[in-house]
Amino acid sequence: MSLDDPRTIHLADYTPFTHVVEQVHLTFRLAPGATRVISKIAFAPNPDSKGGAFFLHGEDLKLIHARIDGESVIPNAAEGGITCDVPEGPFTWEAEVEISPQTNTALEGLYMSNGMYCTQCEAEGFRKITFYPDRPDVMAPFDVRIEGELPVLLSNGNPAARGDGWAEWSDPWPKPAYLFALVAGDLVNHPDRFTTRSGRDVELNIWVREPDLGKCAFGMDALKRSMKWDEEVYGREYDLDIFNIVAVDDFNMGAMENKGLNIFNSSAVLASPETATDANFERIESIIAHEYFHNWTGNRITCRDWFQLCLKEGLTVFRDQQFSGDERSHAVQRINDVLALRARQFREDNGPLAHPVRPESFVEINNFYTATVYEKGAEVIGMLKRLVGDEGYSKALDLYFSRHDGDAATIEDWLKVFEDATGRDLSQFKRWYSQAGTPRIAVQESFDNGTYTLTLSQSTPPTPGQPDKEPLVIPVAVGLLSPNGDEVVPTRVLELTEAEQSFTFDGLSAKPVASILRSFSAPVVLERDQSASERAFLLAHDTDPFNKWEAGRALAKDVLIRMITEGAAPDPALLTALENVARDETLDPAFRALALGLPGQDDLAQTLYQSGRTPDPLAIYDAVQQLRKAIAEQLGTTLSDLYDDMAVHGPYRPDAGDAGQRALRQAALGFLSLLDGGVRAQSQYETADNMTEQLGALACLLDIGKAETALAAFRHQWQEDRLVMDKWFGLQSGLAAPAKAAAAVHRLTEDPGFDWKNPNRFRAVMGGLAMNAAGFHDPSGASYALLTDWLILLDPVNPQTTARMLTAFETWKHYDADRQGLIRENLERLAATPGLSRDSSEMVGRILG
Ligand code: 0A1
Ligand code: ZN
Repeated sequence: MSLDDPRTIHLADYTPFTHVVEQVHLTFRLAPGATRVISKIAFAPNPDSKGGAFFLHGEDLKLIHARIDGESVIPNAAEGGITCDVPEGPFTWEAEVEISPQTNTALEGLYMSNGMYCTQCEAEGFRKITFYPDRPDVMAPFDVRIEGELPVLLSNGNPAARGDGWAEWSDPWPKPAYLFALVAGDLVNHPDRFTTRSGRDVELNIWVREPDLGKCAFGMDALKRSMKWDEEVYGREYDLDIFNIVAVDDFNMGAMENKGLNIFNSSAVLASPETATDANFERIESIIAHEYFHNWTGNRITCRDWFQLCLKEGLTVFRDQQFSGDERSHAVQRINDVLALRARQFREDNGPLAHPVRPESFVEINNFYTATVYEKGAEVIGMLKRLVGDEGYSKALDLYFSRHDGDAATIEDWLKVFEDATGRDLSQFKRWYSQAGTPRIAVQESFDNGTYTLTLSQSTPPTPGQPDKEPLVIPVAVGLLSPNGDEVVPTRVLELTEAEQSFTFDGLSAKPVASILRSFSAPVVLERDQSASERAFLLAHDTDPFNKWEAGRALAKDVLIRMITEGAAPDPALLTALENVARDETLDPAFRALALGLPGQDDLAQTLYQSGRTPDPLAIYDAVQQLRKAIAEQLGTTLSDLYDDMAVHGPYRPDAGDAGQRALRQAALGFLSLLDGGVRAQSQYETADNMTEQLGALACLLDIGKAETALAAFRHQWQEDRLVMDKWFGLQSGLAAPAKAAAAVHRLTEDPGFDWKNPNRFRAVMGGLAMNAAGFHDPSGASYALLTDWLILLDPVNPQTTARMLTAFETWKHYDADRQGLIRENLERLAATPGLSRDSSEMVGRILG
């Protein structure tokens, strides 16, 4: 549909705006149902313009009056905005519009959440606030005045003046409209300060509703660590006198990097030991860092147009991953990043929604805040760094910041700084930005007379609109181990540039075991037939922590695939290998926890599909259950020792060391609960003094069907805490038994606590169902129908969240004809809904293909 949709926008059609904006002045007179926005904007002709009518975006705005240089004008209505005759030289545009934050349920533009006013303008929400050239290449300094009877009135930049019922803010840094923000409400702050390395004293605040004040300390600490890290590692300093973060309960995404006024989904900033899990703390740390790092990669240097989204997002994700690795553990970070990449991005690349890191067309840009743009975008930068080396990367980044500060830049600009800083030709590398799909690398090996030859062949499967693919530049990090387990060739980066290429290693005394794609040096699928014993060897001896983990994962996957397709029994070799890792005290507990984690059911379905088989979600579920049981039985004593030894004593701390111990203990508890009838889990539930252990115990009890009492107690304890109750909802839908999932989720939707207009709550319940693979794909189709019913209801209220949830169906063609028929029926029913949003109609059109 997107290809011939008349609303499609193409990268190739980019033209600069007719004018530049020299200054913006905005006044807000806040009122829930009728806020007045008065704008005064200084325009001047853009010397780079190719001509055309003067056009301002505007949506859902009631125009009260407009003036040009003080004279009233009546603009002409145009698609998505207005046009107007304007003077040839510079002029001042003034407009007064009325908007209704109270009825804005889409959470885009100016809206209300729990009585507070807030904004979300990325990507194209500013046009719902006033008439403006709402495009990222139009950058301007903003002065803002807010009038409203609320204690806290915030906007971007530095505070300029304030009085009773009003406040003025001035942002000296030119910015695109998508970075505009305003917050007004009855809020309190968790304050702190940071002195930058050049001595600027910065006031820091996290603004929340009063009951949440006790949940800000960790976020504040993460912010200060991020500010320091960006100075030390990238030489980037903060550039205003104040940095504000606000927590909002109703938010479509994780958080937003508005200049000097970051707005966060409360789930991405609020945490206390009693209410947040280790995973929550880790996510908060990385999102705080991500939004802060955008101040340079996104705000000071922004994107010319939305096709360049990966310019800011890929780079900022890469930076936040580096930060988290530095703060915690690089090995664990890399494994978790790859797990997420495979679960979300490989899945996307493998279906109808596949698109390049830099897409070339879209109907609704909000549909392109994807794992491909973000996570694959970050992988591309990681490859670039590996190819040019750490020093080359540093030089290129310094050049990027000095050459493009204040610019709205492109991927071409980005690659050019690498070329200029390192002298390397990146024309072939650039294909990573334009070619969709996950490359496959097939491996052949030979050994002759002391020489080991590694032959790698690359191919990328067709994706929508891209039937034929060109070879990419792929950095493949390889090390060689001798048969006794010593590393004989340390990591070397091979550059695969041809469709097929051979690499030789001389002077070896015996045929080595190769460790290929160390650190997951490229986002590819490695096709390598390897025996169980070789995998177990690498799991035991590889010096590269990622590949060590990967060997165990591949071994478990092979075993599970044989169990699913041939009805094989759990392979004792796997059980022994897992036991060895679990007992190996030289290994970080967090690593051991990851090694004990089995491949996800969706991952197994993808693997089966890629090898030409039709996945049966129930057979996958059964095999995983059977293997878990076998592990529990075989490793019983080891697991029980681990459960005891890994107990963390003393007050809860969310650091990597303690969290790793808890993760390993939880992995053990998951298996042990299959044997002990939930005795340990029940007792842990009752004694836990932190959410990680309380929720971990609850999950184990749910898993074995013994959670009724604990669920009731949990609800009773936490009913006033929205974020904790999201967990209660999410766990039940995610862990509902396959045949009962639709019914269980239906019951949850009838719970008075199911506030479906709140995106976090909707996602907890419906996202939980979508991730419950066997339950979602129940052959009756009940879960498909249930999700579709709710998406049809949500679409007119919140198109963005609806469209995003539709990705639950993106793998539908992998399944059997009956399931495909049921899904198609539901997708067509949704597509036929009168007035379906542009967001959802684009998604459903692309999914149906
Ligand atoms: N730029 C933000 C993500 C974001 C994107 C769109 C939003 O609303 C539609 C909100 C946030 C980030 O990368 O964190
Ligand atoms: Zn971002």
